[in-house]
Amino acid sequence: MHATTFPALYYRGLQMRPAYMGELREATDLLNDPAALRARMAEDGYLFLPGLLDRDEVLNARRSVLDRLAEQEMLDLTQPLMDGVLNPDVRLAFRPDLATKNPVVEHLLYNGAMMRFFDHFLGEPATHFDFTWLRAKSGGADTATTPHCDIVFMNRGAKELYTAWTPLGDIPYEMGGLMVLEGSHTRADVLGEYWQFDVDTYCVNGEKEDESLKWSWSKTGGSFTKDAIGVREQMGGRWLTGDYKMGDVLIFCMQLLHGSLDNQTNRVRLSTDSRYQRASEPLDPRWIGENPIAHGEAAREGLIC
Ligand SMILES: O=C(O)CCC(=O)C(=O)O
Ligand SMILES: [Fe+2]
Repeated sequence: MHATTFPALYYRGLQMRPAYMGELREATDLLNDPAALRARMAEDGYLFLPGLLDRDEVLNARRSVLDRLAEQEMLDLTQPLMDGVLNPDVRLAFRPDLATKNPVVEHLLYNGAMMRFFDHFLGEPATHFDFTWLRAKSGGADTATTPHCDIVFMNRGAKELYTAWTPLGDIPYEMGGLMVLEGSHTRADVLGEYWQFDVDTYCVNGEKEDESLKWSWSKTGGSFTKDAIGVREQMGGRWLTGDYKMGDVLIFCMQLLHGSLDNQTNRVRLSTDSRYQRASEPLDPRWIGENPIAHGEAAREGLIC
């Protein structure tokens, strides 16, 4: 792997040491070989697939989201719409509403090349959650995603499912794209207890209440930690990221620890995360239907523990 010279990169205002950063490994050369893709997923915990999606379809999705932000007067329209320059006082992070009833985004994520990929990778017809996590991250030190594994948010259906992280725009390093902790998907020694967690459960009998709430929605929002630098020191490996372009997709397993970097620009960083699994397996009820219940009160499940 060639050494990359990263620009100065920050996580919540703290500079990342270049020695502890690395480039994602591309898996495009394996695309015709599902067994090799599955072996790579087992090895790396992710598949980085530059150019999997049609760039024009991504551009259409980007335009649809920017149109909505423009209608809400979030954008500086003295600049080209497609640059996505935010008005100076606008702070944004998680905006799933921008993907709701958005046929262009739905077409990109749930038709065509993406679904074909998952049918091929899983070896049988795939399906997807209906809920689309859309991130619209403004610049600054407060919008980077804190390190977490996705399993704690979506473990009530199929146990084998995958996230596709799709940039809706080119996301150069300094715009704070996704980063994954190298090798973390194999680290049951550190993460095993956390992987068993469900952010929406709690103990009804009180005894272990504190323990039961450790990574809950109300306490950490499901994050394993807020300390991206410290957790890397604890676990080893590097934080891997990419110089993402429209059309790229990063697919990863539920156990891989990931987060994102600070957006150091005045342009909005747009991306989606969407989820895929075998159609023959049960779906986590929180994320399906026309108005998925998502997290919070309606999803809370009491356990005797
Ligand atoms: O885009 C981000 O900052 C976080 C995305 C994420 O957590 C995911 O794709 O599962
Ligand atoms: Fe995630």
